[in-house]
Amino acid sequence: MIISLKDMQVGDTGRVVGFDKSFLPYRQKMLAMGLTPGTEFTVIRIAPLGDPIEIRVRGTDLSLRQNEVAAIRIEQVDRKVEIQEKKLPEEEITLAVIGNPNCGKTTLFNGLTGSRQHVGSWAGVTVEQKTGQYRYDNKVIKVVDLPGIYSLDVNEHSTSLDEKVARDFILSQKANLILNIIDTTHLEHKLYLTMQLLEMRIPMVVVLNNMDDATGRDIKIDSDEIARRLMCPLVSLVATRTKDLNTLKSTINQLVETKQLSSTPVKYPQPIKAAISRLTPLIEQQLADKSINPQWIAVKLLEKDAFAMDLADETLQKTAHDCYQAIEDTSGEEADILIVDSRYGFINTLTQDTLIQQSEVGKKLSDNIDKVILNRFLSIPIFFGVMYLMFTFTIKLGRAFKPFFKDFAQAIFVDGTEYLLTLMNSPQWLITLLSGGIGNGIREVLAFVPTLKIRETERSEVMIFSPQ
Ligand SMILES: Nc1nc2c(ncn2[C@@H]2O[C@H](COP(=O)(O)OP(=O)(O)OP(=O)(O)O)[C@@H](O)[C@H]2O)c(=O)[nH]1
Ligand SMILES: [Mg+2]
Repeated sequence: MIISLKDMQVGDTGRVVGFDKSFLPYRQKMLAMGLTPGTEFTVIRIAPLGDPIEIRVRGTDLSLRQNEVAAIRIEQVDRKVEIQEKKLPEEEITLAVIGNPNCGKTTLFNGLTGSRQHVGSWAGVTVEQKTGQYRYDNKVIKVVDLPGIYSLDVNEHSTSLDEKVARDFILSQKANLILNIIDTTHLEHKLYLTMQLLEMRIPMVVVLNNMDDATGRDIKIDSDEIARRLMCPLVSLVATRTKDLNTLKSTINQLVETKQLSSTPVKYPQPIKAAISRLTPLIEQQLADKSINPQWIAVKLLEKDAFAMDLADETLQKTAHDCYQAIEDTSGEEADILIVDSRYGFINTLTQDTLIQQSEVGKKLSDNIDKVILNRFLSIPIFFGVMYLMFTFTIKLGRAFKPFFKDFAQAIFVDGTEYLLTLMNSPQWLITLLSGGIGNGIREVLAFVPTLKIRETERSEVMIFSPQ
């Protein structure tokens, strides 16, 4: 907006836009003072009647009269706007949320983006990819919530449509970063997908979710050691708690900046390593234009994965086939089985070393007892022995309490009832009915209460100790 100098306040900054042609006499003087178009100045002081006005321009203070400055066309400079304009353009990052079904992906997606996507305590709730976003440290993080998936293997017959959505998104390499959610309560069964993702060499944050459930189940997890072995950033959290999300956002941000690539911690046997080394240069040559990790494609080719096979030309496919055959000849085992075995070998060692079942001691004791009482020769005699002891104990102990219960019931329900009814002058038939009939019945039943109670206690004890 074009204004005049007299409209400005002390402290305001203006920029000379040009000169009004009708005030030509002062134009040369103003230009000589350095007020050329585009020059910025700040109003320093204004006289009480608005004339003269002191401005600072090019580091010099000038005192100008109103009639001198009337020719200058000025635009006011808004400093705040100026600062915003100088801001760097926001970086956009695509973050894919991936993990096994029902591990808490959508819960985390909602927490990060403020969305309200449907969550449910069964697998397969999310069937298509959903997108949301959040801002962090001058970055726009576009988050893609994917359906649950168990592995990245491409098999058109055994993969469901929603699994394909997740798998294809990851394989398309559209994500700059992967957020891999693992349900901590089933860590040993849920790490296979993680192993495959690590091989892709994409920046990845691992999230150990459901930490509250893990603690509730007496599972102690050495998450630092897991992070060290997986060689990638790891956050343990409870997705339903919003306060845990700040640490996650900050970890994601660090990874966006460092762009640290994941790498596989799995050690493959020698024949597999040799085949990878043979295939990698060929893949590099053929897929140079694709930003795909050649070692990962080499492993996929050895697994006869359809995605890798489609990428490879005939020569590469043939070499992969030769490698596969060579592995089988030297090791006596098929390449894909060796690869899967190596991954599970790593997972087993990892979980054995990092998961501690707190009640391990109690478990060992019960295992030892089971070994004796479930022994195929001893179990039947032990069973009859226990039964005999149980019945003897029940009958003997029950007998000891029986007279007490019987006398107590006699006093209250038989004699007591008869006494009260006589006092109230009740007819004889009513006394006989309530005292002799119902009262006597209650007494007989109560006499068996101790025996029944002991039996019931024993039964629940036996159930507790019986194998599940
Ligand atoms: N106790 C506990 N429950 C959680 C946690 N995270 C998620 N849940 C619950 O787990 C269930 C599954 O959560 P979702 O977010 O739908 O899981 P998902 O991975 O998106 O599931 P799919 O889309 O079916 O693959 C919901 O009932 C959540 O409330 C957590 O950290 N602790
Ligand atoms: Mg979901």
